[in-house]
Amino acid sequence: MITEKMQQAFLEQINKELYSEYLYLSMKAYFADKNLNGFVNWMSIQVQEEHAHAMGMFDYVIERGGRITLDTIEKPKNDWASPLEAFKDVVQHEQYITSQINALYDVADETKDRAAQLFLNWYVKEQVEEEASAGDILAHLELIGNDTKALLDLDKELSSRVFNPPVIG
Ligand code: OFO
Repeated sequence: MITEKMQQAFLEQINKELYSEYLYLSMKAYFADKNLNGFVNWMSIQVQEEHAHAMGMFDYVIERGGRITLDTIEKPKNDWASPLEAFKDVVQHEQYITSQINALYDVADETKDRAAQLFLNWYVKEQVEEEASAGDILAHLELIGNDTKALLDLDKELSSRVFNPPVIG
């Protein structure tokens, strides 16, 4: 059975994962408006991944005998000055999520919840990947600067990303 404190910490993180989904959905709309369809594809997959992150925790809380209650999802930003500015926000957001997953792990540690620690190991590893992939794209955008042809090449590259449903836990 999950403790009240652990359950509350998971509920707060589920909300943040749903906000991540919402933020990337908003970025997907921004890139669609710019006709950058490879970026749209990248964001579509990001949206699906964030949904899976939220649902993984949602199902885990239920499996541990907890009770899910949902809260308001914060309104995301809807516009960016450039793809570079959007990806600065992606990297900053993923760094924030990493800090929040670590804080969730700390609660599992404090409450000696070994099952939650094992479960959260997947998320700790996932954040390494999340920060790395967003960081790579940001670095490319910084190199690209105002070179439209290079931006379109990157867009083409991002169109090949595919969604592999994560096996969480
Ligand atoms: Fe982007 O990793 Fe979940 O939030």
